Amino acid sequence: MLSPESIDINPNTGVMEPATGRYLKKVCELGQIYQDKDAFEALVAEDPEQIAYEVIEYRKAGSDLFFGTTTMRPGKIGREYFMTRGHYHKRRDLSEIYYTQSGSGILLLQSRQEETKAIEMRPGICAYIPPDWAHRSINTGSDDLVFVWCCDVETGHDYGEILDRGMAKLVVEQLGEPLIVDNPSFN
Ligand code: PAN
Ligand code: ZN
Repeated sequence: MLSPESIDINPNTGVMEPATGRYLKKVCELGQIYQDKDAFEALVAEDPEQIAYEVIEYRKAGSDLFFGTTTMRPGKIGREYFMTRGHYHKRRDLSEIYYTQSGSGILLLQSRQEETKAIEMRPGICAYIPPDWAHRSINTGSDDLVFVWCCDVETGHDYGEILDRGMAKLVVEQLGEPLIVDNPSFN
């Protein structure tokens, strides 16, 4: 029998106590996802160690649920805001939720039929990500964007298609506001 647990999540930093895993994504690892390659090179040259986001997770042996936090730094590369790689799930029948704790952003979703949806991310909004919809979170604010995610332990990540093709929509800054536009290099 599994024992109940209480995990303390700091809504401003995403730090979880206890946690069972953690990784950092540096900006320099994410060149493929941004349109403006010159702006990307310039930012990496300025600070090669800059962090884009951090994922902390809690995986309980024997449980069906898997959850954690993602903490995204604010920033832009060219006109695009800092964003996650984006992925489909390996298990096409499994969904996920994202519950924003602090900051503001956009959750961009895309079905296999290339239907697109955008869900606002702000404290209090819990987004449901249906099975087989690709998803990418974008920090459009000037503070860290922190959200809790929860899915089945079997869910898995499939990064290939989004890394290769990108998503049909981009989120860019226009006159200080986020704007969703067509991705000119999506085919
Ligand atoms: C999240 C994401 C996390 C990082 O845990 O994996 O926010 O985004 P990328 O994995 O796209 O870099 C999730 O959606 N898990 O399924
Ligand atoms: Zn996911």
